[in-house]
Order: sequence, then C-alpha cells, then structure tokens
Amino acid sequence: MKKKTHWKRLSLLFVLCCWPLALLAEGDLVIEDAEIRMVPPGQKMTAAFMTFRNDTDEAWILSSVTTLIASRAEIHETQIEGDKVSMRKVDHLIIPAGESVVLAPGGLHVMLMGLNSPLKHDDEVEMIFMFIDEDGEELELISVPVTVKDPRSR
Ligand SMILES: [Cu+2]
Repeated sequence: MKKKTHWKRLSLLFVLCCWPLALLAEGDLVIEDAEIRMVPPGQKMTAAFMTFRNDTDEAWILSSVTTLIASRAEIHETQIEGDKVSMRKVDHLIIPAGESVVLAPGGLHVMLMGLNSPLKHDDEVEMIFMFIDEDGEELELISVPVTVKDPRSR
C-alpha cells in the first residue's frame, strides 16, 4: 500500500517536471549532435560539443549548464594567438533568432570539470541547459542525453 502511494507521487512528479520538456522537443530551440569527449580514467576534465538551433523569433541565451558527472560545467571559447592556445569562460552564449551556434573542437565548448565517474564510449549522460531571454528572464530548462564518444573510434 505504501509503495503504491510512493509510485503515484513519483508519476505525478514526472508529469509535472517532464511535460514542458516534452513540449519543447517539438521545436523552438533544438540541441543536436551533442557529445562528450571520452578521456582516460583519472583525467578530471573534458569537453562537450553540440549544436544549438534556434527556430524561434527571439534570441535565446545559454546561461548555465549542469550535469551529474561533473562538479562544474562552464561554457568556454578557445582563443588562438600565434602559437598559444588558451580558453576563456563565456558567461552568456547568445543563440540569435533563426540561427545556429556550433560548439566544436577548437572553438566553443562546454568544459566539464571535476569529473566524478569514469566515462565509457557510448554512455549517455544527462545534461541540463538553462536558457534566459534578453531581459534575463528564464526561458526554459532543456535536458538532453549526451553520448560519450571515444575520439579514437572515429
Ligand atoms: Cu575549456
């Protein structure tokens, strides 16, 4: 009896929290080709890449990223000056209306720091992206499964 109540509560929670996500999957802002680069066990940092496609008529601003596998996730931009390669933290990544922004090796990426579990090829890791509008109002939280890819398997 106790268990039944528990499940009921769980399914209600599911409806409450997953409906907006399900609706969002139909269009608006789409996250495509999301992957995390596999790193050797013991390495505490890696990067995630993806494409944000904004099919709406307003700009979406990515303000934060979270995932359970890392203690911190930051949006970074790679900068190349001469033969020096460095990374800069980007606080807000703007996805202009009707456009796409690509995060790819050598450019923008999501830096995952403080990895807390070993990554395996083809594992799926949930990542949550928070978007705000130009007034700083929260637009949507989008949760997507991101596939771990071993760079050597290409
Ligand atoms: Cu970085």
